[in-house]
Amino acid sequence: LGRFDWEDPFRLNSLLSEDERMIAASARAYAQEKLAPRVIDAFAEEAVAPEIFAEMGEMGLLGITVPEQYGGLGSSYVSYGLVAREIERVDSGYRSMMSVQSSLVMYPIYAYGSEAQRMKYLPKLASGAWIGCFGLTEPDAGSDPAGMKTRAEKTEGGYRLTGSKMWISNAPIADVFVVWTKSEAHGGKIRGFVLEKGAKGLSAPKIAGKLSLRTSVTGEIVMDGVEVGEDALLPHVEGLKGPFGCLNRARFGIAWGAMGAAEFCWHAARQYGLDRKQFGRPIAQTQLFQKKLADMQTEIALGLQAALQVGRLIDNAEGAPEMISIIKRNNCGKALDIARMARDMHGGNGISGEFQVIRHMLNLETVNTYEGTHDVHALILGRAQTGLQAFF
Ligand code: TGC
Ligand code: FAD
Repeated sequence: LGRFDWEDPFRLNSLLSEDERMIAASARAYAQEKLAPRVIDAFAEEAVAPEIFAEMGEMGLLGITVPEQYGGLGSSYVSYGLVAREIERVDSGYRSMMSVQSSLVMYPIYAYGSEAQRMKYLPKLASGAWIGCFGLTEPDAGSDPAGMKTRAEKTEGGYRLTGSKMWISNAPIADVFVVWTKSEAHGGKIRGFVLEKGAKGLSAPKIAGKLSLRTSVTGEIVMDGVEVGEDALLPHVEGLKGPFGCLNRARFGIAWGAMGAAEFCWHAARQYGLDRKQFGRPIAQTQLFQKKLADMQTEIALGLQAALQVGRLIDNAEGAPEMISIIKRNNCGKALDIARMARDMHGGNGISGEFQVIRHMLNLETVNTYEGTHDVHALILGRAQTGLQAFF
């Protein structure tokens, strides 16, 4: 019979390649040395730290699946997932900064862009010199992005974009804006455009007062007749499959990231239970406490194995969006339950920023909602097994 490692029950580590282990270790070192020491103050003060992009770029953590000739690492989706797990072990907001840049800005420019667009944007986004954002959601079109109102009209030599996007990660500090609009010149189909900071009519006001994801700045994107040339259009995709192609990748990373946040909460609850004594013994020596630890360990072990299997299938070009819906939905939901449980297990200390579990809990409320809510992914999965769509 084999040895049991409580922290890695199914020996996930043994299923990784040497390269994957190295990438995870360097992401972990960066996250623990550079992000962990500042996260408590950054969350409390809702402080934006744009320099984090350059730090991540220097560590090679941005766009790691993008080929090396464009500044990426040409690495696997499993590696991308491992990085997301390590960053989100510290904070979901920092993982958001990384995953928007990698999956929602670099990926569409790489997959749908012209060679000139790739050369112009990807190296600067990979180094973190430029910050990107992704505008799909609108005030009246969240779960149903097909209902977007933003329009591109044809002009001589280009397009004029009008509309507004809502809840956009990184927007107030972004240099590069990937936005999705309906385009009159393309039969009203959804098309992607790359806009640059400073364009006339383009602004990105910050959304203030968030009580979740406070280390990641969120804004609107207001396009008041923004004029762009033909070269701003992403030429190689049209329809909702454009933004969804990016979301598949980002959702996959979130499934890993949420497990990182959950692992932090589980380990913190375990340690707290060992240290804290009530009724003359450690609270970890009670049946109820141990049951909660067992539930956390079980859900995390299963969630990580599922994420690894989906990653292997994606890397083998066999991944399907519904697989990603299963892990995005389940891992986020389970991570949120675990964070809430860990908060409870810390008693009164659980509400203090210093113990960090309530921050993860608050963050995971967003993570459970963005990139397709828990219930929207249920409807995607319901449709896939019944053939009946229940969205409307
Ligand atoms: P539906 O009829 O299902 O599909 C329309 C077209 O899109 C294609 N498609 C996909 N393609 C690739 N991957 C996928 N996952 C795809 N899902 C759909 C589909 O094949 C079809 O193509 P075509 O060529 O036939 O036209 O569209 P629907 O309007 O019925 O969609 C319903 C629904 C609910 C599935 C979808 O709209 C949805 O997923 N809603 C959730 C919206 C969402 O996830 N928004 C995310 C915004 S970005 C964000 O939150 C970033 S936060 C990041 C951070 O800070 O970390
Ligand atoms: P709604 O769609 O209005 O949903 C409200 C509730 O209704 C949910 O519980 C939902 O599950 C439920 N619901 C909706 N439709 C149905 C249905 N048919 N059947 C049953 N229940 C239903 N978007 C971007 O484009 N780019 C970003 O970078 C980005 N970053 C974000 C950062 C943060 C901090 C947040 C909070 C959001 C971000 N989003 C971003 C937006 C995010 O993707 C949306 O909030 C999400 O898709 C849900 O849309 P909504 O908020 O309009 O909610």
